[in-house]
Amino acid sequence: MRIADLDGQRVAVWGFGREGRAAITALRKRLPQQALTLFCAPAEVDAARAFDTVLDVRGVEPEAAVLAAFDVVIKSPGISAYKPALLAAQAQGTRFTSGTALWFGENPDARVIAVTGTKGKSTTSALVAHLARALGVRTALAGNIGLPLLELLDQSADLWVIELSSFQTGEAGLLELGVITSLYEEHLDWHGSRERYVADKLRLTDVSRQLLVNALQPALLEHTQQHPHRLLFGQPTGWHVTDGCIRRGPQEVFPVDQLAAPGLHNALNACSALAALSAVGMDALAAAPALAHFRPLPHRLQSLGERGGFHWVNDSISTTPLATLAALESLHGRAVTVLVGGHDRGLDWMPFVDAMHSAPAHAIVCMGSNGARIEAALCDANVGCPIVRVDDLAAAVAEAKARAPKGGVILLSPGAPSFDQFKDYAERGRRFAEQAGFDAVTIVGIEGMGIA
Ligand code: UMA
Repeated sequence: MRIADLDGQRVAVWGFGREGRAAITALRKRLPQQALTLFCAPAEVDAARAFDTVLDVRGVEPEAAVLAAFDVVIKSPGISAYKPALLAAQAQGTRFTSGTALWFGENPDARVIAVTGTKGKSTTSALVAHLARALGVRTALAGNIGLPLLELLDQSADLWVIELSSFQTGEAGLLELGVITSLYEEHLDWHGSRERYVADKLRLTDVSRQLLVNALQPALLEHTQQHPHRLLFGQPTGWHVTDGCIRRGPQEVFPVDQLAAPGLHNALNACSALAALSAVGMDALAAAPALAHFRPLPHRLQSLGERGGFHWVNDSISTTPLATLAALESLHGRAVTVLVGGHDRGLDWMPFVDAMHSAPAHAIVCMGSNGARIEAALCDANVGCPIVRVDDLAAAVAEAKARAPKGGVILLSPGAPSFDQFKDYAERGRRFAEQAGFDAVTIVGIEGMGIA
């Protein structure tokens, strides 16, 4: 569907976040006479009226009959495509589209690498764009990473690197390359079940002329084996990591310890980005040295720097105990005081407890709504380092400062969602940076978004 197809139709925009605003702006630009209704939260009504004075703003969750009165609804990604009202309106003929789908409709010939995956998709997308730019290719970086595609309507680039969430993978047009970094369980509330999450995520394979997947993920390999042009990274014959080095086959290409983004998982993200460039015919070997200058994304094992004699690392995006273990592994050999805990979603902390039993951190500060549960499990296992429990992040930072040795690392890697204390992981990471004494605004920016 193209934006021109909406001309004279009964059109609604559903959602007034980044995507909703970008859709309204794009429609106003292309179809200034078009009547437009917006569905948003009650708290967003005033802002929406100020944003666009002729918009018909409705601050209620629309019911099926209300939605069915429209020919087309442009839905924001956070709104589940499986809401009963939506499905009922769809059955009555209302078409649901999105900013992402409209952008693809407007740009059928764009050269696109789309990246998805439960973990690693943002870093991989940013790495692909960074490396392509190092080769002098005019590259756009947009999508779920934080920039709606419609904000770049009418702009041109030689390569589009687009991050897609599982909410968006079914909205993409034809891709030169689809990349899937990993496949775990996530966003079950939106998708309704694990099976549907997997099926939705894998819709990317249907539109990918070539598909690049992580060879270290058995489930992903199994689900994608029928693809006629499947490529792999993370295996010895292609781009992979062994003995502290990123290699292409046997050839040593880049030492892992010189990566600006630490950790084995980031080395693998670099492999996927290099493999993506190769897949679309670019000189990945020539681009590889630029890995040294990649600025890691905020909240992902982000080294904030030194304050008060400590080195601070923000890994607020960590929402599983395994992610916390990966963070600790990447700081192996340092005296790490780690802050864990948050919203309790009943995950099993025993792998973390076992790992701390064999190789304890310098100290562990447990916080948030599952803090007591983690503390009890660590104490029951007689983990050999100080274990402290506090209520919230501010108290956790204070405890960490009191216990960390000078020159030691204070790591926020909660292994749990943030909703018990914050709006999202980004707010948690910002607060951590502030409490450590950094300028949070500088800390949270993502370098390279947009076209360059
Ligand atoms: N809303 C409803 N009903 C709902 C959910 C939301 O009416 O059930 C309304 C809200 O009231 C609000 C609007 O929808 O008016 C918010 O829309 P949204 O949640 O889609 O958020 P946006 O601000 O448009 O941001 C979206 C992506 N958010 C989600 O997919 C949840 C952002 O990804 C993306 O960066 C942005 O578009 C730009 O393209 C964020 C994210 O958390 C970073 N993504 C998830 C992830 O990475 O795992 C999927």
